[in-house]
Amino acid sequence: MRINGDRLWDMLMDMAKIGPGIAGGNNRQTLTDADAEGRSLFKTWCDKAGMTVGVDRMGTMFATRAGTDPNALPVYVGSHLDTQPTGGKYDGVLGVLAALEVVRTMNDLGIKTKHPIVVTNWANEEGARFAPAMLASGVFAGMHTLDYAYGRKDPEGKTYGDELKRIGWLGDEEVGARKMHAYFEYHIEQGPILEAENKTIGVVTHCQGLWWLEFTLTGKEAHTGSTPMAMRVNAGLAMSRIVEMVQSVAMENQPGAVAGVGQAFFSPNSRNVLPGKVVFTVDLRTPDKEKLDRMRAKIETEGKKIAEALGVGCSVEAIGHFEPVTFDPKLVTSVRNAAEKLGYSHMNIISGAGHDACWAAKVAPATMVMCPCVGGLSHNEAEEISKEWAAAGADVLFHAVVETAEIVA
Ligand code: HGY
Ligand code: MN
Ligand code: MN
Repeated sequence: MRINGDRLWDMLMDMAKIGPGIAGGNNRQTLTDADAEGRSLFKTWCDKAGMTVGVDRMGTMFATRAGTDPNALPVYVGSHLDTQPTGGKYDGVLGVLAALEVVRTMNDLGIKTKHPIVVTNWANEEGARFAPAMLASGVFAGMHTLDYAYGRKDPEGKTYGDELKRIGWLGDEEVGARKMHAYFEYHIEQGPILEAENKTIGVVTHCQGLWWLEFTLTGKEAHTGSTPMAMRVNAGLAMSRIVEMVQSVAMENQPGAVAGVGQAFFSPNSRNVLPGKVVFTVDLRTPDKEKLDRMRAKIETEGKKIAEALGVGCSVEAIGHFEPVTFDPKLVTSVRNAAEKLGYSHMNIISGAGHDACWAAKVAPATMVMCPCVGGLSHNEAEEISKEWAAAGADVLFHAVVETAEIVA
């Protein structure tokens, strides 16, 4: 039994047309009009597959295929349709559409399962527009309150709550009321390991933990031409020294640790004005909990010392965090057995990127399936996978999900 790889690929290409990027990828950021359009297309496909679609108060979409036992908790299978501003066509999207393809294949084959199947599109996984990442699954798992989430602001000061209402995807379901028998997420690796090892399937045993540390540096706005160097209170210089220090802390903790800065805002952001304020986020990750917290402490302490030495004000706020995750051994085994049965090469892997599965694992047995991506590239419009890789992971997902949902006919 295999899924229909052509149909999956066609869905991926159709979804990729919505919120196109400028270099072949996607810019379908959460709660934008493009996101709303992608949600509508996904719902149309779910309706056609005979599923009933529910939406919760964070905007997460749940498409249900009935099981034979109405009291059996469903097997949830999902990921996210929102993208980075310069995102690829497969990050998140592959997992949602492969989950739908699993249901369409079950329909084709007339498979009945004891447990219902719920295909899930988690809202705001990326955290690019509204930090933190995995916001909706975080509320679902009880890690954030709904009020906190609704108040999160994008760089233009728009709130999550207002934007969700504006695009018309504010659902009525209480967030987290749904209970899961199990949760599966299929995702591209977003790193170079599977391709380099020539393995088709990643059997994901763990996910590394994360801190997002938002630094706010306060300097003194002054003329870049007429202010002598000794008189400067230079927040931009402080930021550059802190970024250098972050790099050193990560390199001192090799192997198995990463840290860097992807976003910075200068105010007033004028070429000939020294910045009065610089705000940037340090993204720090490692699978080792002790190391994660030790590195966080060092980066905060050293960052404050660097700022102080330059007379620059410094405050740090943790705006994102999750501990390293161990996925459910029984479900991990079901993924490995499926890859074996289907004859796909496979290896155990720790997820470098965060996923909604990390929060789902707090409330249910959860695991992931991964496929390679070309050059390990992701969060880049040139993100690419092969059609064969896409289908292989979806085949493994299909077998693991159907086994867990217990075929009855
Ligand atoms: O940041 C992450 O790991 C995910 O891509 N949102
Ligand atoms: Mn993702
Ligand atoms: Mn991503």
